[in-house]
Amino acid sequence: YKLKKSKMTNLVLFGPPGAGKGTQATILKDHYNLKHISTGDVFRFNIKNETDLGKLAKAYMDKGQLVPDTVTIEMLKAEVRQASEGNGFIFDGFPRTVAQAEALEEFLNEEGTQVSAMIALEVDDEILVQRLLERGKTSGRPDDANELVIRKRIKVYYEETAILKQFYLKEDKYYGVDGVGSIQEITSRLKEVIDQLV
Ligand code: B4P
Repeated sequence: YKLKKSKMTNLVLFGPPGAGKGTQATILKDHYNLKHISTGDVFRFNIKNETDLGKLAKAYMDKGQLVPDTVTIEMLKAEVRQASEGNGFIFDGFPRTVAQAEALEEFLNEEGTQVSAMIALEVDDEILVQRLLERGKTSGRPDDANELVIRKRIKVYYEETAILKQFYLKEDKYYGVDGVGSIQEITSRLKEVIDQLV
């Protein structure tokens, strides 16, 4: 890494499906020179290229389920190890389970760094459904095309992922941000939080 690992800024962008994680991470990575790792994007890349990982992931993603932890964690580690420069990472869509959060903590510790903050985008369920249905009209994503699958993803979020708020609250690293408004408004809210950290 270009920067000393102990000085890296590693952000977890958090929130339910459709909260704007991918949208905001793409903007923030350039502003802060962070490496953006989206587990959803890596899975979709593998699906497109018909790799073994892609075939496995597709079976879960199309149904709105999470891909198994062991597979996702190994993939995440490989992505982090590949990065060669930047001021740190912005994790988008990872961790999504307690096992993933524990693995991330242990792995970053081994690498001589840690999670700086989890920033959560807070958005009501009905707005999430509307956004994802809207994206489904053009994205070609099977998991956006069908309202039942979208609602399943939101249900999985509450059952398996939402608990991570407690995990990072305990470490005093949790920041909640209102995720409703224009994309620019939300970027400003996120920058206000991040500027205090970097
Ligand atoms: P992801 O790719 O992470 O997809 P997501 O939850 O839908 O969030 P995304 O980032 O796409 O949405 P965004 O808010 O940017 O995951 C997909 C699947 O991959 C999962 O269901 C799972 O199967 C698998 N997976 C991924 N990571 C995993 C992990 N760690 N463990 C296990 N499985 C994993 O955008 C949504 C829409 O809202 C966009 O159309 C955007 O334009 C719009 N939008 C954004 N901001 C807006 C705003 N302010 N106002 C209006 N619209 C807005």
